[in-house]
Amino acid sequence: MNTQKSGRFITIEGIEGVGKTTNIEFVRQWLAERGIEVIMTREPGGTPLAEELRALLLSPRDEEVSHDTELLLMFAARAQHLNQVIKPALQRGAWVLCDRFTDATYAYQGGGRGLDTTPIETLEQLVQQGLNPDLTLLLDLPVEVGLQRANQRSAPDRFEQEKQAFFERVRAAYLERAQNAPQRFRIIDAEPALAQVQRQIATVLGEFLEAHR
Ligand code: Z5A
Repeated sequence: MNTQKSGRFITIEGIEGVGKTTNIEFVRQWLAERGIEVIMTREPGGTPLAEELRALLLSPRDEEVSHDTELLLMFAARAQHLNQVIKPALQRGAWVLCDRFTDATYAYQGGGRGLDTTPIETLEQLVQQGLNPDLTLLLDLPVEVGLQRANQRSAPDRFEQEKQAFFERVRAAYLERAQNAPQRFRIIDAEPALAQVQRQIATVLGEFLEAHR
């Protein structure tokens, strides 16, 4: 770890409508109640410039966006976010709680768009230089349930316009990553009622706190 971080880095991941936004606030509160300073942030985004890149990435447009362009913009936003927000917070001992991070790139650009993982790994190394989450909560549910939940909201962004098969590939890529890094990932069954989902999350956080504080 090149940043000599003393805080912990937790990410929350999953397909569309899985409940990340709802549950990240639960995680923040759970940690804050235990006296931990928590920075809550998101990707793409988290700084003014990275939020501008987010807007470019999400807005539907007539011009076709090449997969490489999408990948590079994701990592451009990530580089800015890491340098301006994540690394400084971790270095001073705060915990960082991030709604999506590089696992989303492997899942969406790799799994969903079908990009080879080699350029993703290269950019990951360039931008992160070994800085990875300590814990990743992967909220998981069937794609049709996630899409139903998400569809109750506003007009779809550029990703939300994708078809079910795209999100099936994204979900499969997430689950494969979780299987390959069981020490970092915890899979949360996001299908049941919220209280039950949050009981699972609290159990994972309790174990993590015990092991890492
Ligand atoms: N993206 C990418 O391609 N590559 C990358 O590297 C990164 C991102 C970092 C923006 O992400 C897009 O960027 C994303 C991938 C791409 N696009 N997509 N899809 P985002 O995280 O901002 O957008 P999102 O995935 O669309 O988030 P979301 O739709 O807001 O979903 P959510 O936050 O997971 O869900 P939610 O808003 O918390 O919950 C959805 C609804 O379900 C809501 O009404 C809740 O009240 C309800 N809900 C939640 N939990 C429950 C339970 N347990 N029961 C019943 N109802 C529930």
